[in-house]
Amino acid sequence: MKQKLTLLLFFFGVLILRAQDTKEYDLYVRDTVVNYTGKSVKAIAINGQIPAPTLYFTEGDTAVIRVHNTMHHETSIHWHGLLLPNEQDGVPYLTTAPIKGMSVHTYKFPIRQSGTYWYHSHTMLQEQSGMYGALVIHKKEPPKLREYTLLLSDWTDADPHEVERSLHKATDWYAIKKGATQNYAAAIGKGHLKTKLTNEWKRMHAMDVSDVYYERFFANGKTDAEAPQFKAGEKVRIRVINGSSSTYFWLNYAGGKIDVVASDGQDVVPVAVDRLIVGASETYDVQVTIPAEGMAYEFLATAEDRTGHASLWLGSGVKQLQAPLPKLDYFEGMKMMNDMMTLGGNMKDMGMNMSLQQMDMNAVMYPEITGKTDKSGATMPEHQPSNEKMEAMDMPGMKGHTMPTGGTEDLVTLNYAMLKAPEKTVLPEGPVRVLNFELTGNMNRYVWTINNKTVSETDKILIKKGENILIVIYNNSMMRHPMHLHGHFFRILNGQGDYAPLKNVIDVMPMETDTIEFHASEEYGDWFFHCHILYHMMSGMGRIFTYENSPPNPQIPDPEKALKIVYNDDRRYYFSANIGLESNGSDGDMRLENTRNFFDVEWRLGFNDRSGYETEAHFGRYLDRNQYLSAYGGFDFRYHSNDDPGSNLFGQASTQNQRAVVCIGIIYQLPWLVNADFRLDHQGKARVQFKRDDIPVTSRLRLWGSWNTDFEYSVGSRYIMTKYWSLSAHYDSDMGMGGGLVLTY
Ligand SMILES: [Cu+2]
Repeated sequence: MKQKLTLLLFFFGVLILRAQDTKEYDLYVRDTVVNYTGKSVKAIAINGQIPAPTLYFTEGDTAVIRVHNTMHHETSIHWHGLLLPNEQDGVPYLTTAPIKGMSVHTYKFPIRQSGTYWYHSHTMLQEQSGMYGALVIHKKEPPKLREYTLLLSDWTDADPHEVERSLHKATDWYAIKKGATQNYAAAIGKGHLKTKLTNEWKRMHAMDVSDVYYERFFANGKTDAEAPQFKAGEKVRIRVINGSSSTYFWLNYAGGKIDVVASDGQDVVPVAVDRLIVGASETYDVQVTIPAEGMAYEFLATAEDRTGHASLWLGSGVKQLQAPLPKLDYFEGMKMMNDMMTLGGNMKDMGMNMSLQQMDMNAVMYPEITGKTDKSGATMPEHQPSNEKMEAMDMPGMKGHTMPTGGTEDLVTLNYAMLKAPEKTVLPEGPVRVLNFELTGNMNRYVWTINNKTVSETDKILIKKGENILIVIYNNSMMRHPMHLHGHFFRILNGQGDYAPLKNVIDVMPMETDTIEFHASEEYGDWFFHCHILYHMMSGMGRIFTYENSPPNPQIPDPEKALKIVYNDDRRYYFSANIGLESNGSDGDMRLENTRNFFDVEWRLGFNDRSGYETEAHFGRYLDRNQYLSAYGGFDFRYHSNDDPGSNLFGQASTQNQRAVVCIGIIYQLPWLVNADFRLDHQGKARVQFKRDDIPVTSRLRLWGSWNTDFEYSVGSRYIMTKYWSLSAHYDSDMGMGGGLVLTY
């Protein structure tokens, strides 16, 4: 007996020693060139690979990670979902010193948790260039099942900064690439002309579930990942990490049900589903069984916009395919959006009727749910839509829609209400603070905010250790947002009472209201809360929680200057231009704009005196929440050798032929996306101008037109050939008929 006890003590001693291991890693960050599509483009690799190597730890370890930056520019690494001292969190200039070019930064922190996490750069857009990797922390007891870590990601050949600029410029190029322009010809063809007209009446451009066109989607850096080591009958744990910059993935499995057992690293009571969506930056641990021998079963991850997918093949042998998800029915989505959006640009607030991903409004676009055939000819999936659908209910704006519920009897889709913690997660007693966050944005200008303010437009939110922070989040935008909190887990109040699940990312769908709460359990520091769609975060969709009376952070020697650098992320200006080279002259504009301000120059240069020349320059600012209204000041210079133009609509002598004035004005975007521009110059002359740009006639053909009270008018068309070049033809009351090329930057 005594011997046994000694042996046991010895055994535990070894375990404890083992558990207190220091686990060290060296990560070498390098500029690299990759070729995924036949085109060589720049990327960033860690230890020579994309994704970065998977880091393994055991709960109780001490992590020592040396990051060697071999690039000439700065970088950083954030440990997503980890509970750690603030200065180890890895947000450059906020919590941690940036890792300068050609230098080494050592992270050291105790591992206080277990589960599936990941790490990525938190510097500018480096994450999109390949700086992401899995981080797996095992429990002290050995795992019961064999495991596979599946890191999903999205890849674009374009420079991520160019992607970002294009988004701010509201180019159609990505929609053209995705076949998602929702143009008038397509609308008429599908009997949705009224839908399209209503949509533009409500000042919306084409709707989509994602913004960026990606060339590839990856499972561990490949389109197809293979796991032949798993045997028939074996149950496997797959640690799924969505390391995408902006893509949500649907998960389906050809071998049967998917048991969800953990999310964001925290265990949940297992729940069996047919499919689930994984938001950008979320992690889910799932368990699946390999049903038969001699087969490789497809574990399929489909991008939410269904432009592509990545697959993991479990088992070895004949490929057992999962039915692909059919293309989205965009006009159904547009129709739904029309009903949900008020003319004032607000989404209808459904209150708590819509929360926790239980009613997926996007489902109206899913042919596999609605049962509508897909014109692309894709085969219909085997699942038939159930009769059990949520009736139009008593919700305003939802009359006439049959909403499929998240889960029907034959197709169970995971939602947050189904997640239950295995143990009580009740927060410790403490004073409660309630915060209301409205997720807001302007799709057309790609400005993303919380309560209509960017990070740089707001102060840090002071919290005290011991407080409980309850946040009610309402999504008043047309896109879903995966909101992520650094360094803390929050409870999602999902009707599971004391067993509310713990997560660090909550996907909030359009019109949803969700409630989360967390305990301010840290001692000090700044903790970022932000949308994890990279381009939304960079435009300012976030807030900083800061503990009162935090001691100075030795990694941030000049906090004021550092904070300015953090704020600069959402204060940047984006440049865009349209330059026409046509048979009758050149016209065009150039524009610099940021969240609230714009500076633009327009010109029209005829090839002769009669056509004349004119140029205008303005500095302006958007004034209202929806950015329909802006005010500007500037100058206007023009010369024409035309006949006497007479008077304008207001009976004032027209200065159409010769003018050099200073002017002020306001622009208001009317329904149907018509810009009304009212201006007054220093000579007291007034002018009202109406202009509509970019009417999408077909996928690539755009019409535009303008008219003003000086009786000038122009109409034109543009056929988009490539991202930057269009063919154009126009008629202008001054310059006459012309045709040529337009460079759109
Ligand atoms: Cu977002």
